Amino acid sequence: MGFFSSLANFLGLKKKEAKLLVIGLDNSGKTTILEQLKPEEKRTGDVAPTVGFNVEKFKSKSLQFTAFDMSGQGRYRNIWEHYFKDCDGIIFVIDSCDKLRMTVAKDELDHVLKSPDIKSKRIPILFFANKMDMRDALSSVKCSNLMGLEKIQDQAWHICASNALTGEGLDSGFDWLTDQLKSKLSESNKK
Ligand code: G3D
Repeated sequence: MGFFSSLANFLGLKKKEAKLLVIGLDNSGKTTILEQLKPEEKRTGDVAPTVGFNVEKFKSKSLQFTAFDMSGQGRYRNIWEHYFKDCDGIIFVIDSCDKLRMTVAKDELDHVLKSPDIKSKRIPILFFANKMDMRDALSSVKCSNLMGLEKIQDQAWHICASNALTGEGLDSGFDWLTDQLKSKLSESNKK
């Protein structure tokens, strides 16, 4: 995948590691997206949904991914904040067919954005409006409206329609994230 060769090589050169959080409600497609990112020989093909406070970690080259569900589990917020502290980028996966829980996803996003560890720094947030292959999927524009993304002012954000089963749409999202992380790193090198 282009994202890996491009960003991982760049970070490798700089002897840096990027920590990316993959979050969203359960069943949105986080595990499936992570499977697409893994090198082919490491794919299990057996996608277990991340239910409960399961944290899935996965590392490849100089990229470290941590994924967890935010589904109605406010009691775990203190633990999440620990991950917010040192993350370089966020991938927020939206199930674009799950209209009923779109407000729950929005609430969780609002909590993330209000977290002092996120507010105090600039972190690129990539949204995937996932399951775009489904007939009843909402468009990425509609998801963006329902999630109130236009109100995000402190962080750079971007939304892409995706099909995690085939990988369609993932590349263009990751290209954007790569550019954001590279320019962030270049800025911090200048300081
Ligand atoms: P989670 O890790 O966020 O909980 P998963 O979500 O990655 O486990 O995905 C939940 C279910 O949605 C899985 O189906 C998975 O195959 C499916 N899924 C993920 N992404 C897409 C997508 O883009 N399109 C479609 N059509 N399905 C998707 P099962 O049946 O295993 O529960």
